[in-house]
Amino acid sequence: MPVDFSGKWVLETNDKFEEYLKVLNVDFATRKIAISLSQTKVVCQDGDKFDFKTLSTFRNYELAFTVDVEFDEHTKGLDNRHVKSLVKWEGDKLVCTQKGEKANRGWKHWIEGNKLYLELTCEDVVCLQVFSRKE
Ligand code: ECB
Repeated sequence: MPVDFSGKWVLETNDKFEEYLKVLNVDFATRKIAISLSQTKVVCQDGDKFDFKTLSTFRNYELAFTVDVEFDEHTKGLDNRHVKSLVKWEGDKLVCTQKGEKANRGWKHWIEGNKLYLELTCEDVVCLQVFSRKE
């Protein structure tokens, strides 16, 4: 059966998140708030069509895309950049490249056991977020 990311996931661990925010030039005050947040990921998957909602008490971020279709992404409320994004399957991993001002930027999602993993990369920084299923 193909992988299904759909569901509600709550952040459990967030390794190197502040380093990731720094490399994106997020200011000190915003970083301190951001690293203290609980994040919830709400994912709706319909085949190769995805809707990702990243929710917190401070800011929310929504991203909808289709695998293999490049799109313009504005990271509004995050680092507020414009990038060209493309998501592909690499086996059961969902791999996004975000072309723009910052080198080597992108993310990867996969599921292992009952956990959702998100690796966020920018330049030489790799942040690893691990989520568990909510309810
Ligand atoms: C939206 C909750 C976090 C709010 C943090 C506020 C300010 C931080 C500024 C820049 C941070 C850059 C990324 C934040 C990390 C997670 C948010 C979503 C990252 C992302 O692109 O997730 C993908 C894959 O799940 C779907 O958009």
